[in-house]
Formats: sequence, structure tokens, C-alpha cells
Amino acid sequence: MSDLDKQGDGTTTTGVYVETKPRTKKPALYKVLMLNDDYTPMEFVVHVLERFFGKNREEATQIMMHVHRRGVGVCGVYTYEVAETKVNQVMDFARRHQHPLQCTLEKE
Ligand code: TYC
Repeated sequence: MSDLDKQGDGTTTTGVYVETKPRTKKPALYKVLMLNDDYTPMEFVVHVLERFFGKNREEATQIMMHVHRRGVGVCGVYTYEVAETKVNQVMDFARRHQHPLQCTLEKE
């Protein structure tokens, strides 16, 4: 049987090499940023970082102090839907406690 006679019946086919792209794309990632203000208590910001971003007290305190000193800081990096949900949860929680804390999204 010839190399192209794959059918084994005497007929031949012409092989077409099809290059396939790798089929999975990594999702875009978004930073959730926390903004400083003059009124939200430090303890409230630490609590938010523990509750919504899974930080321990030490990490949460470091991030809060970074934001306090520098004006903005990263709470975490997530896919769009997760990041958006966290921003909404934080904004809603801050509003319910009447604090002006602001949180936003930025594409990585
Ligand atoms: N600057 C606030 C204060 O002195 C504390 C604070 C930190 C507020 C981080 C918001 O994202 C923030 N009470």
C-alpha cells in the first residue's frame, strides 16, 4: 500500500495539513483599586480588605496604609466579572455604613 493509499483500496487522497490555533485564551485581568479619602476610618478599610478580598489583618493593614499614604492601592487582581462584583460589594457596604470609600477597576 502506498503512503497516500490510506484507504487500502487503490484510491489516493491528498493530505491537507491544517494548523489549528491553541483553542484557549487566558482571560483579561483587572485590578481592583482602593482610593484614599479623609473620612473613612482606617479600621473600616482594614475590615473591607479582610471581608471582601480575603486578606489577613497584617496584609489588610499594609494595603490600607499604602492607600492612606499614596492615595491608591491594589486590593486584588481578578477576571472582569469577579472584579466588578467586588467593586459593587465594597461600594454598597461603604454606602450602607455612610463612608465615602471609593473602589474602582483597572485593566491590567
Ligand atoms: N485616610 C483615611 C483616614 O485617615 C484612611 C483611609 C485609608 C481611607 C484607605 C480610605 O482607602 C482608604 N481615616
